[in-house]
Amino acid sequence: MKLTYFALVLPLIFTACGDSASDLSHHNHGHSDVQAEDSVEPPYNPVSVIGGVTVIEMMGNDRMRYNLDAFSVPAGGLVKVNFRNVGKMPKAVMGHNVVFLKANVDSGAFATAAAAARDNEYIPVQFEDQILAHTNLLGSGESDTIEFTAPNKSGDYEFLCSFPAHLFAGMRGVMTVE
Ligand SMILES: [Cu+2]
Repeated sequence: MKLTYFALVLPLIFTACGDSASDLSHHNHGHSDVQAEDSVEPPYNPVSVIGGVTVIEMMGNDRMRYNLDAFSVPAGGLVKVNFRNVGKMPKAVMGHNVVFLKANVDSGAFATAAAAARDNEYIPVQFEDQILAHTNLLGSGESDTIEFTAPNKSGDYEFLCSFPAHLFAGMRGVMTVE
């Protein structure tokens, strides 16, 4: 009787565990479980080219870090950024965005102005013409997708989180246009 009970219940327990363990990242990328069982699958790559579009999978966390601080795109090419706040802290204290700046913009000055632009989700109006593209400001578990055309001029273009102090904590990187 007991054995029968466990034989019936155990698969249910495992199924339940499987569901609760699949957090957002598992849901979105869907192959972390497969990877554990099937080492043939290559490691997850945050940068891929799909139909001529460079697709970037970006994340920000509670330690004020992006999952990548550098990537390259072709000049004049289409770029799609899927950004997700994978942190657990409230948006008011740990919101994240990704702001791509045009060439030669002083990112420190930008971030300082951004810190005073709370009512505009930390996008400083006086710098709006110096932004290539930006995501929305995201709270825990939220995501946003943006698409933009990379500049025609090759070079390094900074990106950053404009939430107060996050740039200075290291939430920044460089998009290289090749
Ligand atoms: Cu941030």
